[in-house]
Amino acid sequence: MAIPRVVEANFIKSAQSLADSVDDTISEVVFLGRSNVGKSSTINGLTSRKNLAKSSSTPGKTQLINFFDVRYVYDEKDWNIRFVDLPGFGYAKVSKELKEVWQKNLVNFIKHRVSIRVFVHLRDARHPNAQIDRDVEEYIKKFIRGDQLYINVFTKIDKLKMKEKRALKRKFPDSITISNSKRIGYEHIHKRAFEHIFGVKEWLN
Ligand SMILES: Nc1nc2c(ncn2[C@@H]2O[C@H](COP(=O)(O)OP(=O)(O)OP(=O)(O)O)[C@@H](O)[C@H]2O)c(=O)[nH]1
Ligand SMILES: [Mg+2]
Repeated sequence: MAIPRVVEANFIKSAQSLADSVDDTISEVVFLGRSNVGKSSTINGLTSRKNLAKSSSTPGKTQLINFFDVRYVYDEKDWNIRFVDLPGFGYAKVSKELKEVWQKNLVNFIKHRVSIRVFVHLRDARHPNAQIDRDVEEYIKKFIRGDQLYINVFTKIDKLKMKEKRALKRKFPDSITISNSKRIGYEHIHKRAFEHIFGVKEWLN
C-alpha cells in the first residue's frame, strides 16, 4: 500500500512562546511528552534525518518550540505539513522559576495555537500508566477542538518483551507503537496524521 513519503524537511525557527511563533497557515503536528521520551528522535525518524531535531540522552535537551516544514509526496502531488518539537514536560533540573515560565508558555501554545491539527502524545512503552501522562491526556481532551486529533504513541517499544507488547496493545488498542532505535512504526503516524489533516479516505495501492 502506498503511504505518504517525506521528501524534504527543513528547520524553520525556534520560538519561546506562541507570540514569537511562525505564521499559522500550515497544518501542524505537535510532538509532546515527558522529557527524554524520544520526541526529537521521532521527528528525525519520521523525516529520515539524523540530526534535524537535536536529540540527547540528557533530559531537557529541547528547550524551545521548534518548527519544521515537511513536504510529502503522495499520489504524485506535494503535500505540506509542519512538525513542532516541544520541550518535555516534567523536567526538573532547571530553576523552579524557569520551569514555571516554560510550562506556562507550553500550555499556552498547545491551547491557543490555531494551526495544530494533530497532537502526538509520546509515552514511554515501559511506563504506560505514568500519572503525568494520564494528567496530560485528560488535560488535552478538555480543550481539544473538533478538527483536532489526539494520538497516543508509545516509544522505546524495543525495550519490551513480546508478552509486554501484547499487553500494551490490549490496554491501548488505538495507540501506535514505535522504536526509534529500530526505526519501526513510522508509517502508522504518517498515515494517521495524513488521513486526519487531508481527509484521505482510501489509500492508493
Ligand atoms: N531504545 C530506544 N531509545 C530511544 C528511542 N527513542 C529515543 N531514544 C533515546 O532516548 C534519548 C532521548 O531522546 P530524545 O529524542 O532526545 O528525547 P526528547 O523527548 O526529545 O527529550 P527532551 O528534548 O529532553 O524533552 C536519546 O538517548 C535517544 O537515543 C527508542 O525508540 N528506543
Ligand atoms: Mg527533544
